[in-house]
Amino acid sequence: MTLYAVGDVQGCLIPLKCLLAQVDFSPSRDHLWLAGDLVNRGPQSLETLRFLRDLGSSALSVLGNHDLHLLAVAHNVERLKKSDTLTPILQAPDRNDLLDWLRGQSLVHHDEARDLTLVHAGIPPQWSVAKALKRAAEVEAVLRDDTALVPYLDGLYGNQPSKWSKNLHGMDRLRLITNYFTRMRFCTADGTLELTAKEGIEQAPQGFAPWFSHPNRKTRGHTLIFGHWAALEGNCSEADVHALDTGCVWGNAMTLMNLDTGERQSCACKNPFDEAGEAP
Ligand SMILES: [Mn+2]
Repeated sequence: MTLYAVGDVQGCLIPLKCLLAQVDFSPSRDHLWLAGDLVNRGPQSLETLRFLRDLGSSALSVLGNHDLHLLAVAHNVERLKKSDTLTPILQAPDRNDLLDWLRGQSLVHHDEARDLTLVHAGIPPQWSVAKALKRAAEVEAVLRDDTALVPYLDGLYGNQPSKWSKNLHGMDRLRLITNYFTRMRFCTADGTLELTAKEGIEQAPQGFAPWFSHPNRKTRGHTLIFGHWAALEGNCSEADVHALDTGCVWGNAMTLMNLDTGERQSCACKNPFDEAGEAP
């Protein structure tokens, strides 16, 4: 059994399949972790969800901001944006099955035996792995609760509050937990978020730094896998923190990492729409 992890797929199924073929991935033997943002912007979001669902227990993902956006649109609390490529999923005969599969994924996944933690955007510096799992579980319980799901999705959008307090409750609490795990790039040492900057480390907003770079980060010494931040181009300054989003949907390569050996593979196969000259 080999454990692999891949960065943001965003509907780029051809490069994903290419990478799995490169490592001779076998669903009956190996496991695949996905860092979230499985869908949107890319050409084959529907086919990607079907492919991953059909991998059964050999694949798991954490939820990214685009995955949550899909759930919000599907539940009619958000409208499609111009650049969204989610319509084929919304119109698919198996949409409910696919959306249920997505809803069943976690915000943070932790493998105790390997001490590996998977998250879409990151874990804020003030939380240990155990604390992150506890906070993630609060949101995961809401995602799986039919009556709580729609109010949660409806209240999800927004950048406030930006600073954690254990006294936060209700939607403010759920929104900040979700923003940490699915949208964070820059924050302060106490976990105050800055959610507008999307560029690389060189362009850190005044007073903020990448979430993983804070010296007192409580996940230090543990191995973390994340995606979301394409501008890092797969590079992270921390030895135990692995950035896997290499911006495939923006015309760059997709990256797959063997978590047993640390080896990385990349694939720059073109998506079908790229050949037609259309932007993803
Ligand atoms: Mn993302």
